[in-house]
Amino acid sequence: MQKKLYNIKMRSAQGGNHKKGGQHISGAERIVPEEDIFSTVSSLLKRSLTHSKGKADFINISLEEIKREEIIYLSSLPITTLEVRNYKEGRAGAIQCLHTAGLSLPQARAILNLLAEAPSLRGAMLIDIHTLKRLEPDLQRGVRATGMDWAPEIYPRLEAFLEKEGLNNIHVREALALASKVARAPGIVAEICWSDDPEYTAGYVASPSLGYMRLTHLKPAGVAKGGRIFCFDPCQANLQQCLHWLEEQITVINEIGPCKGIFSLNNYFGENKYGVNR
Ligand code: PML
Ligand code: MG
Repeated sequence: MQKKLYNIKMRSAQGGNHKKGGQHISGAERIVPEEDIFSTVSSLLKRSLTHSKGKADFINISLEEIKREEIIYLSSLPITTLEVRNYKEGRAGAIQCLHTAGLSLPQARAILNLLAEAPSLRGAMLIDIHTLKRLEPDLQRGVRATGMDWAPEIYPRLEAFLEKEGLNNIHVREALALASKVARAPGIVAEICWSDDPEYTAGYVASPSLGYMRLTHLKPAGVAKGGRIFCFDPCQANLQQCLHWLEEQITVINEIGPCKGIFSLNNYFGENKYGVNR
């Protein structure tokens, strides 16, 4: 008989519960077999109590058994790294990635500016690419992509694969699982993200056609503000279907996509093609 799986979710804040105005510190989730519940909960607790954004004084952890028949299995997106010298070059590259994913250049620039100017949210912004309006039902919270992780049985292979590429860290493991789910959501044409951890400056643009495009810098070091935008095209799908996929559908990655290599922007897009907005 197959082992039971459990979805463990954690969110933490400083200054009290998020709902009472606390500052978001960390949010994470895992899908693990029963024997890993204790170690997973304790590592999530440790993360909230020793986070570079500060020590959480509110931590919420929930645990729920998953029905195997409800799981949809996915492969992870192929990874490409774009090596940039600084965040300005990274943001010019991100605009080019969003454009390649199907947004017009004005749409791509507007999306990047929205993320740069956004308040720190617990969830992501879900933006209509035509009107540039936010579509999340709760604008204080944003929308959270939840119910995803790597299949426990491929975790050791994943770590060895990422290790070989110099990418075996928790940011990459979690972001790649999330982006691989989000890219398959009905109506999502692209996602852009950079970390809110002050010492982690990398981010990515992901889409079904582009895969997971990492940019080595998308914000200056020392900045504790980051976030995500999911770019939604209402001509391609219904908003409720998209929200259901992001927030309710359990997805597990049981196949590891390839690594396509490391490129400069010129190498990848052609000489000065990304020169917009520099
Ligand atoms: C995060 O840490 O919250 C997001 C990190 C995104 C980039 C991860 C990577 O290096 O690919
Ligand atoms: Mg973080």
